[in-house]
Amino acid sequence: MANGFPIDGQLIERLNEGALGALEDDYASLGRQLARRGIDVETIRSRVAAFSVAVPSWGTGRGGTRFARFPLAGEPTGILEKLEDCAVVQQLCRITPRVSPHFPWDKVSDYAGLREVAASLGLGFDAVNSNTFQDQPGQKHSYATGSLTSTDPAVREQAVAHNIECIDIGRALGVRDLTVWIGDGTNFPGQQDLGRSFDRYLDSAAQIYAALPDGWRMLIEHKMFEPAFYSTVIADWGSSILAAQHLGPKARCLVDLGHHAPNVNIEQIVARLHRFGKLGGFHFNDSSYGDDDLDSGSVNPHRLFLVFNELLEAERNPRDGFDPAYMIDQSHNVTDPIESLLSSAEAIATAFAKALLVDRDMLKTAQEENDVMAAFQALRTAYRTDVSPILAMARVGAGGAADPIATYRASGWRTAMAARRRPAGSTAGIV
Ligand code: PSV
Ligand code: MN
Repeated sequence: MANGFPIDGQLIERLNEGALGALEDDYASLGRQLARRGIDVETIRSRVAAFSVAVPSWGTGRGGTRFARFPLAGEPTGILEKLEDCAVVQQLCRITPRVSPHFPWDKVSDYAGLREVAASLGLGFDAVNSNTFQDQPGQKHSYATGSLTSTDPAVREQAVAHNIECIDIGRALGVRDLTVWIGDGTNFPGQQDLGRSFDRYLDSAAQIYAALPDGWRMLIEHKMFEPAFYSTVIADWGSSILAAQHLGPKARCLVDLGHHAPNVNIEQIVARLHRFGKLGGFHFNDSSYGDDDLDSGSVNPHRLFLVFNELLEAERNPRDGFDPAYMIDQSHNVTDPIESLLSSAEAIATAFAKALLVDRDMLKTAQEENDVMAAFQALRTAYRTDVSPILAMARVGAGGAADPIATYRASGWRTAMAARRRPAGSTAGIV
């Protein structure tokens, strides 16, 4: 282990040496191209080097659908092994220094100890995610017909207590955000009173909110459907912002890119939430149909770019502040999760870097003058620029790999883990 990271540092150095000549050439050429547009490549590189996105602990295992899960030999079976895989991702790409844990999936008896293990692997923690969308063995009350919005006060009490426990765990892990997604809703018209369900949500959420320490945020994650297919209590950004405004300044909205109706303009939602000081964070992923949980930027990298374009607008006009939590939330059903996380982190940073290249003065002028094509070209010119040499130089400069996926494959990590780790089960996974 070099620097506490799992992969042999000399392998990374050796492979980087082989790639450096071509990389420096491409970087110099891109630098000249950008200089002609009045952009300093080094400034962009330092912004990219300072960028980070959290990886989900649950994303290190093979995901699944409601139909099946196909386990991968050597995938992690517990939080310690998940952290090892997250450390591999961070070692190679250097923009994923934090892990977002999910409870009770990642439950241990000693959280101070867990934080130390993570630190020894070069990792910290990000937002804690609560789970009242499943029943756990030995749980007193079932969430079958709801959790924070249940008609049964004892169920609501249990769900609130779990969220407060997550806050306590988060404190021990050095975290400052609690992400709350509930699956509560109905499958039949008439099954529940749509108004009173929301009232019960607000009441339960207020109890969680009251337990937030200073400096903490409660990130409310909405999702249009699934597991409730007729009505979902927190179905959209409207319900989310209403709840966040009702609760107070520590409550913010979290946008999971897969949680909207097809063709919804997500970048506009980003702008709206920021306008009212309620933009809390993101779960990045991609989709064709709904909550597909595909790899970030794999289907529609342009949408990711447009989201980052709004984020950079928000950063330039912070109003009451700009500090969204960036996380990945995907289900890796057919790939090695480490490779998917590497590819996704790269896609997210690429969207960020391209958005940095937008000529904002040209864009503003074109918008003011209603010069539609000039405004569009301000975005298009940035989007079609190949920023990969900037990302690679930032990565290598931070000690990462010039080509993360090739280096990962050369390391033989998964084969070694297949020999060392116990096999994971094949029960149907989370979507
Ligand atoms: C729900 O679909 C979700 O996006 C929430 O973030 C959950 O915590 C996560 O997925 C579970 O995989
Ligand atoms: Mn999510």
